[in-house]
Parts: sequence; structure tokens; C-alpha cells
Amino acid sequence: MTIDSVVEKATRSISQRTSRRGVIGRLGQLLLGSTVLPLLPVDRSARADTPEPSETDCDYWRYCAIDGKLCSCCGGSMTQCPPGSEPSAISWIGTCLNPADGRHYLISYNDCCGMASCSRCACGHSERERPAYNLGLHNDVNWCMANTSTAYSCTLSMVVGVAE
Ligand code: ABN
Repeated sequence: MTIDSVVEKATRSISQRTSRRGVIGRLGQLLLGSTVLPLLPVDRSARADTPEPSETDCDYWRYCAIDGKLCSCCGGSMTQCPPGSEPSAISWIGTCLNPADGRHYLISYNDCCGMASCSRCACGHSERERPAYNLGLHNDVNWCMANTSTAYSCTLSMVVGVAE
């Protein structure tokens, strides 16, 4: 038996079982389905109702390893101490993912020192933090300890580099 006769037999058997109208009908259904499916309504309300966190929200990406009061709520900003206070000489460094570009950044959490503590926007996250008995790896520390005034006011969150 040659290939030609095998193919001929197969196509004859298929054509006996199907009609031209049936094939065209099925192709039409496929075409309609592929154009109508993307037009079906999708519920996007959950995403639309959830605004991106701002720098006064504890969920803002830069705060992934912070432990303190947000200076953005206390008369300063993420990079500026409130008037009358100054940044700590030493700090805690965290690594946070920026969802906007998918990159990790090194964040320096300097405390602002020299003024009474701000009472707003307490925020604590512990990404890569280790227990308190491991002092160098724990962020619940007053970083004003090396400044002239050790009075803690609030905490900054400054980008100091891109994590490789
Ligand atoms: N780094 C903020 C802070 C200050 C005082 C005590 C604990 C934590």
C-alpha cells in the first residue's frame, strides 16, 4: 500500500463523515468565540478601589524594614527631619522592593534626634530583621545614641543605592 492510497483512504473516510456546511459552521463558532471572549466584562473594581500607598502610609514600599514614627507625618518628609531635629549619625539599613520598577533598593532608616518623640504614624516592619539578642541585626534601636541629643523624634527612609 502506497502513501498516496493511505492518504486518499483517510480523506475519503473523513469527507464521508463530515459535511462542508458543518465545517464552515464550526469555523464560524471558533471565530465568534475568539472575538467575543475578550469583550466579556471583567470585575476590576477591587484594584481600582485600592489606591497606591503614599509616604504617610505604613504600607509604602520604602518602609519594609522600618521601626519608628514616620517623619512624613511629623513635620518632615522621608528624607528631611522636622525643623529643630537632626538626622542620627548611625542608622539601620534595609533592602526593600520597589513595586513600580521591580528593583530592590537599600534604604537608610536614620532617626531624627533632638526633639520630643512625634506621636503620629507609628510603623513597624521587620523584613530581614533578626531577634533582639543579635543587636547588629535588630531594628528596634534608638539610632540617636551617637548624637549629642539622644531624644528620638521620628525616622527617615532614604534611598542610598540599588541592591545588586
Ligand atoms: N529607631 C526608632 C526607635 C527609636 C527609639 C526606640 C526604638 C526604636
